[in-house]
Amino acid sequence: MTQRFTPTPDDKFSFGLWTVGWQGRDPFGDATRPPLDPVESVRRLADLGAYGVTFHDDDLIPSGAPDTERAARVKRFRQALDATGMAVPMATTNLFTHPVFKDGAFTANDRDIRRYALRKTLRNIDLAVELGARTYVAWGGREGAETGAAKDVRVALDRMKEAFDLLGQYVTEQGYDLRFAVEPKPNEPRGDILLPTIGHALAFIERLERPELFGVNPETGHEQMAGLNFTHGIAQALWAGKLFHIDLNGQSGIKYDQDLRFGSGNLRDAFWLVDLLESSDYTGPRHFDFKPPRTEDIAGVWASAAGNMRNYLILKERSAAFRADPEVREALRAARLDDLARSTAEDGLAGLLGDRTAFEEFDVEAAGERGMAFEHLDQLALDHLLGAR
Ligand SMILES: [Mn+2]
Repeated sequence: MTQRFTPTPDDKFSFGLWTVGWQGRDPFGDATRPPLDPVESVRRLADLGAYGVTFHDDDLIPSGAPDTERAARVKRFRQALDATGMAVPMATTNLFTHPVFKDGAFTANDRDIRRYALRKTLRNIDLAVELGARTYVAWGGREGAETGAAKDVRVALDRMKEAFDLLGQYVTEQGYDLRFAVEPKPNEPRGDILLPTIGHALAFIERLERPELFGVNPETGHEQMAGLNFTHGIAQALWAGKLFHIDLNGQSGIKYDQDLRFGSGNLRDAFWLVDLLESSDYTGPRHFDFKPPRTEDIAGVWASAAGNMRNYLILKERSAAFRADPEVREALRAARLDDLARSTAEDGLAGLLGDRTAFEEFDVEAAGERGMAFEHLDQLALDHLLGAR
């Protein structure tokens, strides 16, 4: 492997314990790999050059474990973090595996289940903060429905808002330095999930009591499952100041949630995403939420994990080369990106209305004939992506 694509903690790569720890159990087949000790994951990921690990409460402590077992497991995990220097930048709650969550958590029709879900989340927030997390992800995997009358969506959104308002109140009253990142997904495991896209989530957040505490955690594959351009979605989250965290992985088009390693699936869009992130003010973790395919043994798991980081670094280098290429700069000018960056009416509405060249004297036919020169620009990008320049 080329030295320059070897990750270091400065690259801020992080992994969920549930990613490398996935045993390969899917709707059609049993596990193909043995369970992985979280401590082993911390050590191996540190050896590979990662900076942090993230977890669901149940990844670390089995659901329903007694307090003594919980304390012992947390202690062991913390020792592994201290020994490796690995951070825990983010944590989240498992509100989807146990049968109690079959109809969701914060929006389950059963009120006692909603209250249990909130208490489970609050308990893990304490642990997240104790371990140094600054971001708490909320993925409502089972907040949804398969049938129409089963879920009153407007009322369910009231309950979702109520839950997030309580979480915001809790971290405020505790004085925690913790922000929430809502993770959209269109479907799977529910037929349809509430807050299905980045746009839905951004609009929802503005209705909360403390919107400043809430942003999004877009997962690249989830936007693609909805047929959307995830780079555009993430750009809008950045534009709104709401990109609090990001889940990177690979996906090939509109199908089941593939969770491929980053760089597989839609490579072109992965290139544009890295190009966007590296030119943005996003300083958070580059977090991989992928699944090493169940074809892999444990050696394949680590190869797959390493591939995420390597592909990110390769794309980062390719993006930098693209942006530094004088011919690209010329092509960007020819495509008039500098013109897009200019205000449309810095002269104000009165200036616009008084400007005869804007309308009465505007040669609309000539303007319609101007080419945009986008194809040349895109070919330069593809040349850089493919290493042909
Ligand atoms: Mn996914």
